[in-house]
Amino acid sequence: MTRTVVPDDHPRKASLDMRDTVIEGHQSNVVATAGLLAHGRGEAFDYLIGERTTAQADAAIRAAVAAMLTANHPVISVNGNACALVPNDLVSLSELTGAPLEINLFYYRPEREEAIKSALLAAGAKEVLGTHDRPSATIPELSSTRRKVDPDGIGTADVVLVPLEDGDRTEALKRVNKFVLTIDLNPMSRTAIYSDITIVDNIVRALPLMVGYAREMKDTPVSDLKQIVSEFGNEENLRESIRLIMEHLESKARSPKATASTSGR
Ligand code: PTJ
Repeated sequence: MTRTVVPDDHPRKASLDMRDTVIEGHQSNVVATAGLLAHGRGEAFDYLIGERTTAQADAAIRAAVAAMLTANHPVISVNGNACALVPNDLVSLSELTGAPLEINLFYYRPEREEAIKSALLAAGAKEVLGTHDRPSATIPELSSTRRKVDPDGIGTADVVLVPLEDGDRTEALKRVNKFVLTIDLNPMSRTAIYSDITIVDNIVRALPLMVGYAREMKDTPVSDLKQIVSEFGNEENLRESIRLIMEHLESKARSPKATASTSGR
């Protein structure tokens, strides 16, 4: 596909470029067709939160990285949207935290698995788990194709980062006692609610910040990192994220025109 050339001074440039990236990912089999819809839903929630990383999201990002750095066996679950949007940051985060990348797809097709594996290897990944040529274990209580996990990855993980995940699988991961970290712009989704730490932010903003925190905190004493994790409460985090959306909407309600040039096409 020929990318739409969006001028640098276009107020919606970042958002339009992101769309093109997801569409390209769809054309190369990385992104599921439903991934286009999921992205649209993400865009809508991003509008509501003001297309920014809030201080609350930043605190969740820091706690999530602390959880990864103190885990015995952290794993990063990769789906099509995550791979299309932030392949390089996924690889950097994996290297800095020692968390292997595992492909785990909701809409599995062998050609998608192949395309995602190639994209991760092209981004510098040395190993990709969860592929059909590897052994597989199962998560109980999930339907057949989606229950498969890699025994060296999610199968034995204690902490799992599942960006943009569906609610059923998040619940299943909780049932088998994983500590679940997620990135989801919708603070009301089942994934957001069931996870232990929910980063309410766009993955394109959150992942680079996670990489930064991983660099900054990798030599921090384990006891300090554990304290960051234990002091983080997800229910309060979600409450505050929803409150920030309301605050943003209230400011829009007071003055819709003031920011119209940056929040509408
Ligand atoms: O690649 P696959 O086959 O594993 O499929 C991936 C999708 C995302 C299609 C699948 O997991 C799915 O259907 O997810 P849901 O149930 O639509 O949930 C996706 C969640 O991610 C929604 O709550 C969206 O608001 C949110 N979301 C979408 N884009 C972003 C996002 N959150 C953060 N950053 C985004 N860029």
